[in-house]
Amino acid sequence: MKKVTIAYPKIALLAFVLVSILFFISSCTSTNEPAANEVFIQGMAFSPATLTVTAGTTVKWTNKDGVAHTVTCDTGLFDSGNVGANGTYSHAFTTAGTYNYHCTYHSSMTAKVVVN
Ligand SMILES: [Cu+2]
Repeated sequence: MKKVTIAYPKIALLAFVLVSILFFISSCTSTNEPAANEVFIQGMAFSPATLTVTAGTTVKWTNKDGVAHTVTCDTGLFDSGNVGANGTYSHAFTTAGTYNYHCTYHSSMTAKVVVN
């Protein structure tokens, strides 16, 4: 009886360690590419530069750079304001169209969201 109660936590601990290792490996590999409907701000650029989504989609931007950027629509429809390192910004696109946007700090940073 006593051996059973001692052995169980050891198995649970082993399982926990294995799951933790698997989660750590999967989280490492998945952070290198943006998820669906996600744009990475990385290397002073938006990636992908053109993201195509369907109407009603919420797009998320994640800043992978060490400096602040903005996600600012050319027509003023949306504006993230400052998005710092590791910061995120989300916007829901409800109407079909092409939405060109840029970073107010870096004029070379331009991209677009195409909503179908
Ligand atoms: Cu920028």
